[in-house]
Amino acid sequence: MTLTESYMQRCIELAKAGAGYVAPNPMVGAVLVHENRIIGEGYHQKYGGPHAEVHCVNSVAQADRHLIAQSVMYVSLEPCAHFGKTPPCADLIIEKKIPEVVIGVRDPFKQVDGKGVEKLKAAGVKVTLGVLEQDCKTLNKRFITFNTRHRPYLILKWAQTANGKMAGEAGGERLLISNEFTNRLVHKWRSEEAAILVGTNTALFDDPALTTRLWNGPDPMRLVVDMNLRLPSSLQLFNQQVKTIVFNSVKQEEKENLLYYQVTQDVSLVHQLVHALYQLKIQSVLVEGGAQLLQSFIDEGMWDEIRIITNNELVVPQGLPAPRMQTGQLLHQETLFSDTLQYFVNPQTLAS
Ligand code: AOF
Ligand code: ZN
Repeated sequence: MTLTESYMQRCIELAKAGAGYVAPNPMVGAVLVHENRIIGEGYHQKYGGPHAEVHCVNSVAQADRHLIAQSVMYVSLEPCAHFGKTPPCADLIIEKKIPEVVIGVRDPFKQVDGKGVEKLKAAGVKVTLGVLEQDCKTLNKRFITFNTRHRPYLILKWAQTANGKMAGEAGGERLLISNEFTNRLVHKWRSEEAAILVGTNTALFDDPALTTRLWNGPDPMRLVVDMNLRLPSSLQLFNQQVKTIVFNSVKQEEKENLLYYQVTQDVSLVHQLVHALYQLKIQSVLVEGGAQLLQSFIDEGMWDEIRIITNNELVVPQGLPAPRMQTGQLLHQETLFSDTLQYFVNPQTLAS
């Protein structure tokens, strides 16, 4: 790793301290370096609050402040050029006479999208773009996918038996597949995304609460497909404790925390869902089943990650087969007692 890369690595580390507090904004870190000495550090700490660059400049000690105008600023995301909830960071850099900026990745948000770099260059600031670019993209995979592909970042997840079954019988009988450790991990996964989606059969047969009660994190929005409104209102999903959106083809009266979004039967459901979620500004979704809904996302190539939990000790003679996926690239695998976890990524996601 070069010195430049190690400063960018530090920006990424700093940015991660904002995880869970800044969404739907990106996580961003910045450092100011004077002659190989870090004189300032900062990160975007809170949605709506000051950006990384502001905290970085403000962190410089009084005795070092005269060095700001001779330092290099490293920042994991292109400095913004717009007036949002805060003034443009590019203006701050110019005002503080910082002569050089090294950037991890371009900000695809349409109000920035290259304009930060242009502004800096026009003011005579030396700009380098694309240091540890892939890592900076991965850091904000949800934000970047949402802004470049105009859809949420999609994570498909399921649990299967050692012989690849998801439930005891097609469309029926619930099987307890994952163990207490992987169950808790799933609740962590839920708390990391903006929304969780399930299909009609899963809602009906499993009656999931889709909360994060086993993990100390925020509850994401719940999404359920119920084309013909055949789900009973007694399901936990409809308890109005968490904001829930029902996708259906029939108009329905909305209640507090229970909203309806109309989709039609004749167009691809997956495309309609993804489009609706973009309109609703939902940056990421964990799709939790069932097999049919998961398979539709796979068949349309509409996914970024797949996480499979396999119980190595459980075999059911018959049952509902788990989805089939050919194109996934295995990134990582681990075993937690009876369960093996596999993390796949869509090669198209890696390439974009
Ligand atoms: C930066 N540094 O630390 C972050 C940036 O509403 P605002 O003013 O907070 O602006 C949000 C947008 O600013 C967000 O969509 C993204 O494009 C950029 N985030 N930019 O220069 C930062 N968090
Ligand atoms: Zn900014």
